[in-house]
Amino acid sequence: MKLYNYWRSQSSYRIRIVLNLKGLDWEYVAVDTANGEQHGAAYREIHPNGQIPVLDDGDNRIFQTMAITEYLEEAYPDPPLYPTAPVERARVRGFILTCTCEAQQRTGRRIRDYVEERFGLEILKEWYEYWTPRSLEMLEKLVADHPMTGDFVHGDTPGAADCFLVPYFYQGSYRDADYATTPTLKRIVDNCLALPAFEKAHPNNQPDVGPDSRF
Ligand SMILES: N[C@@H](CCC(=O)N[C@@H](CS)C(=O)NCC(=O)O)C(=O)O
Repeated sequence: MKLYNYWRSQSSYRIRIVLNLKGLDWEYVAVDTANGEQHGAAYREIHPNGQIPVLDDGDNRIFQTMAITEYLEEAYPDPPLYPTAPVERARVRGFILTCTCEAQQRTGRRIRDYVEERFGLEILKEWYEYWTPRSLEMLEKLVADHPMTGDFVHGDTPGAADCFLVPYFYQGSYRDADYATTPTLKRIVDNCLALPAFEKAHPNNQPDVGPDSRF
């Protein structure tokens, strides 16, 4: 199994955690998205939209982190990362979609590149500082006081939703996001970071880690 990814990318980090929680063997293929490798012809052969991560499992090529996560869950069910009851599965999917379709897309690489190129770095920072606390608060509301929240986003074992939360937190932490208003998320992230599967997937522990001065 091969994962095309980049050390600092939050989407890549999600799938590294999933692979590690499932105890799968996989090969790291670095794609330098800070320097535009995703836009080159060679990578466009792998993913026509030039995004990471992409998972190759034998002859199967899969993209979009929610689809990759659900593929891995179905193809390698043990240990499960989703609950079994339909309503609980829906809750986990709702949380994941809030991370991928709402929070991340407000400040993702492509959006940041466009805002910086069009309006400059100061406006980009303002953009980021406007959206990030709102995204964090939106996620906090999904877990604070919810009866199904436990040591992790859903219950007391780490699961798919945690694989999406931890990387969202990470991308905020290196840009000084303030976590004071998100105590439940902070508690869950701390629980996750104490586990080897999360630690091994951390950006700082990847083979291509290096200087990346892009905002
Ligand atoms: N919705 C996609 C988002 C993927 C995504 O935004 N990936 C970023 C890295 S975190 C990327 O490819 N950035 C390079 C670019 O957009 O040019 C998913 O969940 O897989």
